[in-house]
This record gives sequence, C-alpha cells and structure tokens, in this order.
Amino acid sequence: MSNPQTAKTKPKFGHVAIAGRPNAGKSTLLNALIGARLAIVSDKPQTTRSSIMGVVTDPAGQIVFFDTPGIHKSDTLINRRMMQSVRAALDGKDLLLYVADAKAGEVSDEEKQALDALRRARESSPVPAFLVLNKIDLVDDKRLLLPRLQAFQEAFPFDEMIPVSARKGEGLAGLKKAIFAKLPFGQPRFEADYLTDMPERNIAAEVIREKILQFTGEEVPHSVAVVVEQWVEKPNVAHVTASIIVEKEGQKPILIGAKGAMIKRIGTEARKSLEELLGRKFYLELFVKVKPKWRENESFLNELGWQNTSEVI
Ligand SMILES: Nc1nc2c(ncn2[C@@H]2O[C@H](COP(=O)(O)OP(=O)(O)OP(=O)(O)O)[C@@H](O)[C@H]2O)c(=O)[nH]1
Ligand SMILES: [Mg+2]
Repeated sequence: MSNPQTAKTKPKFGHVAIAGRPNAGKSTLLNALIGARLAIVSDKPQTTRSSIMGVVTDPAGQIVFFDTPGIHKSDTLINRRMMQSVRAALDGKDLLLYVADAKAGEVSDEEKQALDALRRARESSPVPAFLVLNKIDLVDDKRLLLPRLQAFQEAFPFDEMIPVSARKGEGLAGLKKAIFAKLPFGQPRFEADYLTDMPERNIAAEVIREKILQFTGEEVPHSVAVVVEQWVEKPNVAHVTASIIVEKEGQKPILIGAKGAMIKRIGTEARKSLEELLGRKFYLELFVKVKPKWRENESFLNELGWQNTSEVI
C-alpha cells in the first residue's frame, strides 16, 4: 500500500519537449517557466534555430524543457537542419507540449501539417502530449476558447489542453502542476540553480541575434547568423568579439546604419541583456561580414552547431 505522506514528498523528474508552429510563443513559454530570458524571442517567425534546454527546479521535482524551432517546411538546407533539431528534441521525452496561438482561430492547414509531423514523431515512442493554447490575453471573449480547444482535440488526441498566456504568466502554475502529475518519480539530476547546458558563447551569439531581429525590418532576419570569434576573460569583464554574417552586400549598410548607429544600438542592447542573463560585465565588439548563400553551406552550418542527423521530421 502506498503511504500518502511519502507519495507527496517523492520528487518527480522528466524531460519535456516544447513544439509548435513558428511564432506560437514556445520560447516565451520556456522563459516564463524557467524564470529567465534564456531563449530569444521575436515577433518574426523562425526565431529559434536549434533546440534549447532549460531546467526548472521546484519543490515538486525537476523538469528539463527543450524549446524547439517552429515546425515549418523543410525547403532549404538550414530549414531541414532546423526540423532535424525538432525531431531530435522530441525523441525519448516523457511529455510533449504542443504550443498553439489561441487568437489564430481555427486549426489551420499549416497547423494540421505540424500536428502530422508530431504524430509521425510519436510513432516510435507514444509519449503523452498536452495542447498549450497560448496568447489567451489576446482573446477578449473567453467563450471563444472552448470551440478552439474542441477543434484541436478533433485534430489530435491530446491528453490535456491548457489555455495560458506565456507573456502574462496566466495559467502557468496549473500547467506546471499538470506536467508534474504526468512525469515519473525521480531524483533531481541538476543543482537547484542550474539553468541550461547551452554554452555561454552560444548564449551571447543568440542575444546579439535577438537584437538584430528586434531592430531590423523584414529583409534581414532570416539572412543573419552570429558567430562569436573571440572570448577573453579579463579580471572584471569578458571581452567578446562577434561577427554578424549576412548574405548580401546590400544588407551590410542596414546593419551598420547611418554613422554606425544601428550596430551601436545592437551592441549596447545585447551587452545589457547579456549582463542581466549571465550576471557579470561584458565588452562587446561587433563586425558585419558577407557570406553569400551561407544558409545552404553545409560546413558553415556545421560550424554553427547544426549537426546533420539522418532523420527528417
Ligand atoms: N500577447 C501575447 N503575445 C505572446 C505570448 N507569448 C508569446 N507572445 C509573442 O509572440 C511572438 C513570438 O514569440 P516566440 O516566443 O518567439 O515564439 P516561438 O514559438 O518561440 O517562435 P519561433 O522560435 O519562431 O518558432 C513574440 O512577439 C512574443 O512576444 C502571449 O502569451 N501573449
Ligand atoms: Mg522560439
């Protein structure tokens, strides 16, 4: 017989993947759950390019989350690599969170395609899946949520459906509780203050890319990659040199701006975010370089950390 006292105190441990369409709010959700702005966020689709791990430590146990790139068409080499990263992140997890935009209305064709990808990914290992209906702060008439939830339930056999606002923090306590209820018992595997396995170099590159996504228009975002070239630790400050890679000569002046105003703004804001995230001082030096067709360049993508895997979602 189980003792209710021990059942209550026995910790839970599990791996949870966060998937969904581009722009659904997956990275915002990860950040809200772990309480740090670890994954970069923007209003442009395809912001996240590779899987990002974030650990939540709670009195109920520990959850290792994996934020993933939005599920979209694998039409270029970079997009195929992004989808391989989703596939790898879904593999062997205890639970999947499928994030969808509550304000987007009915289940679109793109959404159905993404759910098909999820279904295929689950074929090898039938893990439970929750629908996280996000951005409910944008739905004024909350009665509209019910038919949306029903439409999703018809499209995919979700174990649970939870409406939330990742931005406002609404519904997140309930979501966490539902996640813990589904996870197996297990001891924590990380120190209580452990946040991620992401190397600081990658965090710096991502923070710089976030500022570029925020400050530049439609033309630039998908053409940009950031590479940290040098990282020198000095007594009170880390000197970081990074290159912003673009595809065309014409994109260089957009990033540099009039009298260097844009690159200065990107650098200043990235430095502030980095200092807040990593809790120490940084000195950032940024360069802009042109590398034609880098998104189709196999060795450059490998250098950026998108390893090739044989499976495609
Ligand atoms: N109003 C509102 N906006 C949200 C909410 N969650 C996310 N957003 C916004 O939605 C946009 C996309 O958020 P992200 O977290 O980058 O979305 P994502 O799913 O990670 O996107 P990709 O990485 O491109 O797949 C950003 O502008 C967020 O601020 C929410 O709960 N409410
Ligand atoms: Mg994202």
